[in-house]
Amino acid sequence: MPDNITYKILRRHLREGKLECGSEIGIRIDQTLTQDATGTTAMLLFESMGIERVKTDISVSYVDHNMAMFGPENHDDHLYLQSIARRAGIHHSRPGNGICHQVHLERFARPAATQLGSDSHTPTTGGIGALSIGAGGLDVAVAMGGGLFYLTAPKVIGIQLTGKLNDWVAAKDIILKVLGILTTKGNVGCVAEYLGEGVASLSVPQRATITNMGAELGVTTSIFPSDERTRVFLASQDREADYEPLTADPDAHYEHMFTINLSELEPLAALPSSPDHVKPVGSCGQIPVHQVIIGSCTNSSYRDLATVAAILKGRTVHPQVEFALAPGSRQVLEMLAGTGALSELIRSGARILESACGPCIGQGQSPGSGKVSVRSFNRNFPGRSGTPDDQVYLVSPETAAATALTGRLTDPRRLAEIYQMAYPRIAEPAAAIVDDRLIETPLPPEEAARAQVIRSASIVTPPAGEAPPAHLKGNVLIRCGDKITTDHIMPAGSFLKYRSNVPEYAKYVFHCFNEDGQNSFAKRALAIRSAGRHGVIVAGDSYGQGSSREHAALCPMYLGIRLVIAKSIERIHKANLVNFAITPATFADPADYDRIEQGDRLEAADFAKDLKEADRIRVKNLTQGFEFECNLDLTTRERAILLAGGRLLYARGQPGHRR
Ligand code: MIC
Ligand code: SF4
Repeated sequence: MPDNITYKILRRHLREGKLECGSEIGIRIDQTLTQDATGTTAMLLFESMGIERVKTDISVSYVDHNMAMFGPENHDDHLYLQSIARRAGIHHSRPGNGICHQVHLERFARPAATQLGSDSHTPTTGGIGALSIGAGGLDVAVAMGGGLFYLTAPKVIGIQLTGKLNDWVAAKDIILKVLGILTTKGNVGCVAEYLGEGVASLSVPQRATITNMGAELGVTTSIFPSDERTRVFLASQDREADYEPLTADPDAHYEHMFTINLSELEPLAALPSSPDHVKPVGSCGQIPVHQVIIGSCTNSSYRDLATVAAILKGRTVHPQVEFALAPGSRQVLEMLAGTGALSELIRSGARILESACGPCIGQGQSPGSGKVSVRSFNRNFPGRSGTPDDQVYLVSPETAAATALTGRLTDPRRLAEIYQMAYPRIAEPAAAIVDDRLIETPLPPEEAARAQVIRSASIVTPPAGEAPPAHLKGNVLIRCGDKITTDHIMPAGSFLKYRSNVPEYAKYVFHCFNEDGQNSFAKRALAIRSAGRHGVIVAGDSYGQGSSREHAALCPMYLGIRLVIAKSIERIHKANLVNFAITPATFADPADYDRIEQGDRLEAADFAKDLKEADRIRVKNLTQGFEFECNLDLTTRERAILLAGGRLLYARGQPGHRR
């Protein structure tokens, strides 16, 4: 049977289940990626599994998120991560080496490999032809230990690219176009696979911009073929040996297919405050802008930033604009320095930030209240920048650079008429500067066994889950709306320093909805828990979209939440809920959502029994006096995990996964 690229890779890695669309399969994972904001928990969970050394081909731990280092917590985490990497046979990319996805693309990713990362933008390396999936840290810890990763065999959407991008139109505009078509909703269980003659016109970093922001579609991953452009990229990184050609078979099956003609695209922007709120830049009107930032794992490759430098060359950013730029990796920064592009950027007035996530995760550079910030990033969820009423636009580096010069949201094609500027065509470097001195390679086993793990008092082993109650006596702690992101559930920014301390971080669950700023959700939850009752979260569509942070399940679990009822729940978050023994359920009749209020008492008499065997649970709303049904869309394995009290307790009862 002819296979698309996704199924070719899945078939090679299949270890459990039948490779049929919609059924649960277990696959072997070749490479894992963790970063410091999710990694400390992942490593603590890995340690609690009692496995000495990772069993993957390569596992890399990156330090790139928590770099602000206000207080001792971040540094303590960095030291712990370095020491556990030495102990467990993990590569360790030190702070300053760059953003995990950019560095992984440059130095480790390879076509046809499977990669699991505790970060939702892990699919970035789909740009090289790897099948790369974002997951919670616990799933990644299991994969590091040689366990299988379970997923639903996906539907594959074919995105056919024809034509060629015009000057001033960028890879970012392609993914913004796709987001405008598919939106952030309704793509759970799908993979976006790119094909067609337009693919060859895109370099690997351009493809990676597209697969990176594919995360915002809510798909399992996105993937490109591996072709001559892939070989050239790997050769530039001194890794030609990792090259393997990979294309879909002729007549391969796609669930559905649509075409994007690259020649017809124009510069696009995602308007506040959702990545799918897409419009042509030229139709947005005269929008005054006070901040421009270029960087993040979406748009921080050498070519992106060298293009920006060429646009700004000999000019100064607009007096009203604060302009900052973060190179994606130390390699990119060094190459910008080598070609003189860095000097052009400095001269233009750019604030050069370190190679890290920085403002993308609210670690500084929060815009002024209500002020427009134009960024080359992938997410503009409300408040993510650190400013509650933020107005963040997502654009290409070209559009961002044009905007930095004019002080208004500007279609970069206008630079031709304003400055008589020709589009600067920057070629991908034939040979990148390869210097892996900030990547510590695994120690040999005997030496690793002697390595000491450094764990400060602020690093607290996460609590285990509990088996479900036979009879659920619930209280609705919150009823939230549609598109609740994991940034709403667990804030990042200045709260990131609590990532390795669940009891402390749990105080900030749903922080953005705590009008009094006094941890009121956590207090409500703990009061219900000490009254011997169970917390319930009620939500609308696409609950848990965005990041892979498992703290959005782990911290609610710590506060006694046992059930989430939503109109729909996003893939990674649903898996995290199951892993931490919180039952994810969806309304059988979405209209019941409107009949529930915060504070309602809900009871499910046969809760544990239904979890074992039923497709639905019956819930009584004692406060409003009506009964309703919820769907339990769970596999047999997921039910067993919930009944065991979460993935860790479940794993302890297992004879060990086959590889
Ligand atoms: C993000 O972009 O939101 C993050 C921070 O990279 C997260 C991971 C995290 O919360 O640590 C992600 O995308 O998964
Ligand atoms: Fe870092 Fe932002 Fe990329 Fe997340 S999306 S990995 S915070 S740069």
